[in-house]
Amino acid sequence: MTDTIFHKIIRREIPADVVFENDEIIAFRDIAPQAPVHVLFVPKTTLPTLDAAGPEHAELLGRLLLAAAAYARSEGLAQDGYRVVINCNRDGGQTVFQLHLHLLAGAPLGHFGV
Ligand code: DGP
Repeated sequence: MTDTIFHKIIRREIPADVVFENDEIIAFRDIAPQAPVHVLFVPKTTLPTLDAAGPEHAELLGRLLLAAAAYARSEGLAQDGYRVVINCNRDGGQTVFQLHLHLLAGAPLGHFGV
């Protein structure tokens, strides 16, 4: 399925708390935050998973990371720190199949694993 809930947010068909947007990226607060700050950075072009990314997506992926870092810096989160996560497919815990980067911050984050 290529038309996800995030595509509906990009098209403004359903509401979201958008914190950043440009021509190729939208960022909005996660509906089920796992940290005091939990923002999703989503490319507007359809890209279901990180596994589906190819060399043609290298610059977009770089800009996605830089957008998250710039947002964290602008919100004063960088000094204490933050985490960025991309879940991929079933074992990665991906539930929405439009690539997105999670930015988590605002409290010390536990280590993670199985
Ligand atoms: P992932 O598990 O990596 O696919 O993360 C999907 C995230 O998307 C999950 O943390 C919850 C969030 N989410 C799902 N539906 C919505 C929605 O309609 N609005 C917002 N803002 N977030 C959503």
